[in-house]
Amino acid sequence: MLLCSDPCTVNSRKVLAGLDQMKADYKQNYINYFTGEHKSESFIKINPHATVPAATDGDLTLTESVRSRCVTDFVAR
Ligand SMILES: N[C@@H](CCC(=O)N[C@@H](CS)C(=O)NCC(=O)O)C(=O)O
Repeated sequence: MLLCSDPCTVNSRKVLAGLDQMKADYKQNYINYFTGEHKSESFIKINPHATVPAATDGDLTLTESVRSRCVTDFVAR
């Protein structure tokens, strides 16, 4: 998995902390939030929402740092 993030942002930190906890194997692609790299043409191709973090794994792209459907996730367990 490739994680595109800038550790200065809270949503990136959430993911980085979670991956660290899980001792996940991933590569880091630093996206400079303060220079607006998350709005660059190359990054928009990865995440059209122009937000960090975003992660790619093969054809899969993930652009949410937290679960947006916590209740349904809980019920589905
Ligand atoms: N729903 C996304 C939101 C991510 C998000 O908003 N990230 C902020 C940084 S913490 C961002 O990239 N904002 C874009 C901007 O400020 O232009 C998530 O939970 O990961």
